[in-house]
Amino acid sequence: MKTEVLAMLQEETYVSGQKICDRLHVSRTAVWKMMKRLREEGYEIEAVSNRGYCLKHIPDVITEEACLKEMETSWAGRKIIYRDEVDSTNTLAKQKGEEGAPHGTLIVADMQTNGKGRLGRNWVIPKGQAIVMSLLLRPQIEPQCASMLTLVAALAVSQAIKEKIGIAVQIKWPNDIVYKGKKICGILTEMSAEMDVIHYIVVGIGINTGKIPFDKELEEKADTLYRITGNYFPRRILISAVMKHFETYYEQFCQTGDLSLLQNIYEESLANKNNQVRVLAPGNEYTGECLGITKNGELRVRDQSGTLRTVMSGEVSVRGIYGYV
Ligand code: BT5
Repeated sequence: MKTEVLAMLQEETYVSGQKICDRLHVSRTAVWKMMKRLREEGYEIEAVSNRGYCLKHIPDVITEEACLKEMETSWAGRKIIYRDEVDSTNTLAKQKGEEGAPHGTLIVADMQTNGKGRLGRNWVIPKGQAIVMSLLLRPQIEPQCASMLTLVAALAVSQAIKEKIGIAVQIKWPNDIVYKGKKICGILTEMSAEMDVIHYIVVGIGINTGKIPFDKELEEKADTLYRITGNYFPRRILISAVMKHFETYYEQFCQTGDLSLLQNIYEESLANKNNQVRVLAPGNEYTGECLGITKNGELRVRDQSGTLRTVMSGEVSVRGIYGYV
């Protein structure tokens, strides 16, 4: 009944209680109870005598129902599993992967209590103030190509934010989205595979959307869309935009099995490009100029001796010389 009532409220400015009763074959009491429930969930509904109910504000809900309504894809995010709270959406996505959930399944949560970054680091968000989601993929690619999907996802997030929020975010290779040098999104790709066959891949995406009180260390290097723009943007619309761009880029990636069709557009958003970077690999640190990426998603760096090097993601960190980027 909730879906139908919400649909009716969005069809017309004012909908009378009687009209809802007639259309849905329910009592006035049932309608009144539904309005009470919707208000408790954050919907702002005005009741005007002789005119009816008017929907003034839709809360920032990201339930399966709310996200699916916005989804424009054919497979990415077409099956959604929503949780109010999870330890990590990546962990739940892997569990669903083991249980046979289909390619394109998206896990979305309002709160993540044990969010994971790379190399055992943490991803911290307060309830309701961020997008945390994990996309389950079953690609027909070699396991060594899996890390390229992090770049595909970074490109999708950056394009979705540019399209919907209108700010010029950049990609910090390989897995961060930054704005003016501060991180607003991180991506964690995990894989279940054998020697030459992938069972599934989970691409976990965390985007800082709302008010997030960062600790002193993060305050210097992290930011949120709300703090940048001064506005709240509905998370479900951004989730849908990320899925739309991901689906398009993923299909281009699958055409060639590498990033050759995406290299140019990726480099246009690459924050490191033409900048001095410090490559921190275990036992091998050097400084150089970032030239872009290869078609396999490695970073191209010209070191101080003029030698061209390629950097694979993994155990490597890349820092700007004068700051995080
Ligand atoms: C990442 O790791 O940036 C990957 C983050 C992936 C998070 C998503 S959320 C949905 C899915 N489920 C999960 O459990 N994870 C994924 P890394 O490059 O290692 O960066 C981690 C570092 O970012 C931390 O050590 C902090 O310094 C910083 N950090 C933590 N929380 C942050 C936040 N909300 N915003 C910006 N930076 C943050």
